[in-house]
Amino acid sequence: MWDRLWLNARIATMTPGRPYGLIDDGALATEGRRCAWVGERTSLPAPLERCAAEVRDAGGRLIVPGWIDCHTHLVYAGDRAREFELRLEGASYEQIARAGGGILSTVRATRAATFESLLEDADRRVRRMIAAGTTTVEIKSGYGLDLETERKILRVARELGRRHPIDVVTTFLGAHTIPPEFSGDANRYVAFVADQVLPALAAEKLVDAVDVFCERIAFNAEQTERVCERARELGIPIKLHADQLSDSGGAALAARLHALSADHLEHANGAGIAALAHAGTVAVLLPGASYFLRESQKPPLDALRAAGATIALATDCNPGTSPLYSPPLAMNLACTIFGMTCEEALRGFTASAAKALGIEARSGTLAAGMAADFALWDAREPAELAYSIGETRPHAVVKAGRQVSLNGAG
Ligand code: DI6
Ligand code: FE
Repeated sequence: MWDRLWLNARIATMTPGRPYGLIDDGALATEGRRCAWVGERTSLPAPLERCAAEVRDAGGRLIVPGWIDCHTHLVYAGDRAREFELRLEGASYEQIARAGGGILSTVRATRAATFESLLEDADRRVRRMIAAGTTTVEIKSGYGLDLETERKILRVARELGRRHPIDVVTTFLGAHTIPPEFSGDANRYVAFVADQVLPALAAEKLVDAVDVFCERIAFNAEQTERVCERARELGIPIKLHADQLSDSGGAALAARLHALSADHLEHANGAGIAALAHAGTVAVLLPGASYFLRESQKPPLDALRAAGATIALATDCNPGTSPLYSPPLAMNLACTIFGMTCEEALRGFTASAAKALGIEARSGTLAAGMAADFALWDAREPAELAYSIGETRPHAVVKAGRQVSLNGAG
């Protein structure tokens, strides 16, 4: 006997083999935190009353895996609306950053914030994400740039995972930019991050992955490697912000470091893309940032496809380049601006995003043994989820087998 059996549903399992892994008249059984059985209703192994303790009617809705948002910077203080206005008046993101605004303005606000106020702000953002159907979120540090504040951010991220029905994967992004106290001495800051901050936070079990902003306005390849080398020694997987604003050789470097993912990639070159695909490093595309910065250079989608790379999507939720919470809106942008197919977009927020976090063995598809993380949508076709512009919201969300109260998550 299973705990619960959902019937009267179309199920986009996102397992490979057929479009969306779609099952027309599907049944999904959960046992504890996992799926126990997923398939055609007519293939259920026993009469209904002997299958499960409780039977639920999905009302003909579409069941889709919970979104996995594999790249966010959602723990921060302050806001950057003024910078948005400056950019509309003609200033570029790089100009604002070089003048001490940008990431550094958020660093100042985040350093000054208490743990409690940081948590309160981030809590509100996570509730919006849960209400949008997100069941796993990756959260990067990187607005602290000192030991104490990076720790505060990662502790807030862990606390969000404890208090909400969402899995939080933490990523240490100490090498996000150079803080004022190390100004003009990137190498010394990199040594501080690699030799002091990262080992200390890893010892406190606050770091699930390590990321570096490899970019001409941030860290070069050698500095990036220095941090990643320490991550490797500590047995922590690597992700990279690569080739977002310029071709910095980030894609090839990510491949060489066997990174889980290389993210952004607007300016990645052909050799880098081939290397990514060969290494099994996931290409994470972030249409929110591209849209918000009005970036004319699109990520090389055709080359990624031709190379056979796994392509994931994420919101990149952050105050400077992507104040975006909604995976369906990110999917819509990925389709309209990047030219992705709806199926690629849905895979990008489910199965492929799981791979970008190294959790594909337990999450991102609906099959026996996988996490019982899914949402019920008032939709018939999976493409509808990428089609609407704006705050498309699910009818219900199930996390680890239990239905989530969306009232609290509004
Ligand atoms: N790339 C981005 O798009 C964000 N960080 C990064 O490395 C931007 C972060 C910010 O502007 O606050
Ligand atoms: Fe980012």
